[in-house]
Amino acid sequence: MTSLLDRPAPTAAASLTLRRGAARVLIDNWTGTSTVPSRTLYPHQWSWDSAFIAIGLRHLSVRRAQQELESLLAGQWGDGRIPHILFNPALPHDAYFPSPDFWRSSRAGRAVGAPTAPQTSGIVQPPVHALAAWLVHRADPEESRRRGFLTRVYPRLAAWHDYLLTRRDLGGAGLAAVVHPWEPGMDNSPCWDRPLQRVEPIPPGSFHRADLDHGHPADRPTDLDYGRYVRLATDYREAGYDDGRAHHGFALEDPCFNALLIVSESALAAMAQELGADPAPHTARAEELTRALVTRLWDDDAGLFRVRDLGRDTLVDERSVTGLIPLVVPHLPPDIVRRLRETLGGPHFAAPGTRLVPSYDLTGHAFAPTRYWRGPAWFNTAWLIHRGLRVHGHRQDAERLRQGFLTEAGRSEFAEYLDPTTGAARGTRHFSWTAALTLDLLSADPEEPTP
Ligand code: 9WN
Repeated sequence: MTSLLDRPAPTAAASLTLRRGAARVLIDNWTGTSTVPSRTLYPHQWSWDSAFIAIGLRHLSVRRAQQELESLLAGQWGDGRIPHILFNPALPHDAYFPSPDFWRSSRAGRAVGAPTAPQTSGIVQPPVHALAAWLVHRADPEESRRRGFLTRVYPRLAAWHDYLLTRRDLGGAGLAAVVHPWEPGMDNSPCWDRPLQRVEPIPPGSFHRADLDHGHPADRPTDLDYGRYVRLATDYREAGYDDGRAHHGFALEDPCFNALLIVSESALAAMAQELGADPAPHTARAEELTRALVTRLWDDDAGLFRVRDLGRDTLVDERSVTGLIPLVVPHLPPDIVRRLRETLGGPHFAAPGTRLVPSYDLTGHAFAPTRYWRGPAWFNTAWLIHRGLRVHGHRQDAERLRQGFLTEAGRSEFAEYLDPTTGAARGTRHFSWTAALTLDLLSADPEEPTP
């Protein structure tokens, strides 16, 4: 990986300024019980955001990091799902679209166990939560034990994984499927374009996009994308969010989503061990999932994992950062690790001056350097790839990526994402997971084994 920016390590004074700036973002975005991703664009609590935020918050306050995760788990449904948004009842409905009166979770989801409060969405996001909970525990095990943190969260996180591995095993091969482009967290990735063509969009005039009140239209998904997002969410709601009843017009096996499930399943094994329970079922599951991920999604010719479109039972012919993130899985075959590392440093994801890791193939037909998940480089994906490089012992590559991350996070005022070709900050600023993961990487000792 020669093209990731090779910069000198920040000085102690620069690190302190960065740490203070990142802490300020998290303090400003704290609502009293959890952290919003952004005060303007995303004013509620988001699922995978809170997991990344807790990973950073543990360096400021372990209590607050625990609270971040437990506040999210308060929105868990009876069937085990953790919804992708928990709505703040104090905000007006037009603060974000789709709002609680669109999702109608407590009524529409009653049969599958949606709580009466808080109001939530009905879809999910990638399962980083058990990894986050374990890292929060490890930050201060004594405090965690004293407060019974793992005793409370472990059964809930286990129920969350059970939901994904039973009701969401739509392909029947042991992987969890996503049923909406918001679920893999990479909303408008070109990987979803083909499967989405089969979805009839709702006309744009029939809803108001609150995101365009705060975000630039050139940085956001299009109205046509939104028409399809709203159609899929409406259909799921009409089926009572019941995966047995719903006809899913969009169903995919996503590499990042399943890689995070594997890493989180290993975190559940560690929690079980700590609590005196049997870790073996979790370890066995992580192994089975790793086998299924490789069998179902690895593309040896392309040198990365692909998305499987369950509607056609084919691999989607696009290269996305989602296909690199399985590097974070510890027990991958060494040949696959080698190929992933080559792909990361090759022409699809690196060119002279490339910042971090683009969300989509730099040479791809749909590459758009500023449009959300169609090219921009995001900080959470860089953090995951950094972790993967460390897990597999590629410390120099990891360190280079860490330095690039810290430089870009500070320079961009903790931007949501960057144009990977110029480094220009895009999307919202003072974005919580960028700040949180900055705190985490500032604390990462390159010589230490990955926790
Ligand atoms: C829809 C909150 C979320 C992230 C997602 C990101 C974006 C929402 C949106 O913001 O999605 O969930 O309104 O565009 O794509 O990854 O969790 O930060």
